[in-house]
Amino acid sequence: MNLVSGLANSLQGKYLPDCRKTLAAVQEKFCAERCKKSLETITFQNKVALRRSLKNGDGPLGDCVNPNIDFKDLPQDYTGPRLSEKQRIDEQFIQDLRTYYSLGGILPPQIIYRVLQQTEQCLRASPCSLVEVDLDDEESIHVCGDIHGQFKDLLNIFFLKGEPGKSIYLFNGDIVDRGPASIPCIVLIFALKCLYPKRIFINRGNHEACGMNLKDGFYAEVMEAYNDAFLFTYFQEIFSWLPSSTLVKNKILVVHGGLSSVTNFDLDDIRGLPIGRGIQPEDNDILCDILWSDPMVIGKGLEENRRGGGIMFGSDVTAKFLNRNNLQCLIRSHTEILEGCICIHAGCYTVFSAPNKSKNVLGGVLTLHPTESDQLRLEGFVFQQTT
Ligand SMILES: [Mn+2]
Repeated sequence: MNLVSGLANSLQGKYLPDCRKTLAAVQEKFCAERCKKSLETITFQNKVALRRSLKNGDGPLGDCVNPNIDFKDLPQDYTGPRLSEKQRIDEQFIQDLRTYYSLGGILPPQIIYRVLQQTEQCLRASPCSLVEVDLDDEESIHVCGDIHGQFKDLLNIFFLKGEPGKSIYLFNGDIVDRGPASIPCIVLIFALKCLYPKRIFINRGNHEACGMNLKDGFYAEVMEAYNDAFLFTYFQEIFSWLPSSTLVKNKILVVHGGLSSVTNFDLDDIRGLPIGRGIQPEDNDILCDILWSDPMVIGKGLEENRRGGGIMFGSDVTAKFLNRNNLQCLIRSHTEILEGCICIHAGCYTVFSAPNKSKNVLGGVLTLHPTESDQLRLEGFVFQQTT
């Protein structure tokens, strides 16, 4: 832990231009320390490294792991969720996973790898930087903002707003980091995506990225639970296949941060963004902007963003963007707000779903309902932190 907290201090507040080099260095040190204790870990990391070096082409990174033979059999007294090699994720698995994680369980490595392999397969089946969602007249979609590792609050959202599968959800990024249970949150949401690919949607946030995870908790959580640097790398690969935005009924754009400063920024710029193969937000200016930007409450035009990534955009920028793309509004997350969900300026809403009692921060969910016109109706919902 010392190494990680030391790293966290040294990186605090800085934006990482080349996090992969940093990652390699940190992993090397971290592993050198901990691998001494575990021959198994060394063997596994070596096997994966060998398979990676022999791998040709662009196939799934998950092909470098064979959960059947790479790990010991599940312990006799194991009572958690099971997922065999050929088994697809089903409702029973999801239920067992929820129960197991609620009790604080750590999923055995072969199970977590199988979930990730199915997730990678699912995302690679239709790689798309801008996902377009249509809705039947009777159906609505719940847009959730940042979850940040708050597993109890995630389950509470399902309790309050409807079970996933029956209800349609869009998670607008920043599922991991900061909170105590990033792994349960991301694994459950990924498993749900596998089971309900047309009813669960996930946008990438600026925390579905290597540099942020190294300093804000997800890397430490993965290493603490699994002592497996490749598992972290594999998460990064899957994050890179997540879409950066979702367009609902051609009318509402949902993206984690906001707009880009490129001239005449439009939906085709998002459609053209690179995806997969470990791409990080800082590798592409537009991707970086839309995952990091913030709207101004008052003020016009574009300004520098003090976060170090993305820009600040005024209401005039939003208005022109919406007009140019024939959109009703923009929904984004990324900013902790007391109210759970609010209108920041005309046509731009923030929704944030990681409530915090001690800071009086409510969690929010924004539900989008189709209407008889081509406009959607927005319904805000707020909830308190579960303790
Ligand atoms: Mn964010």
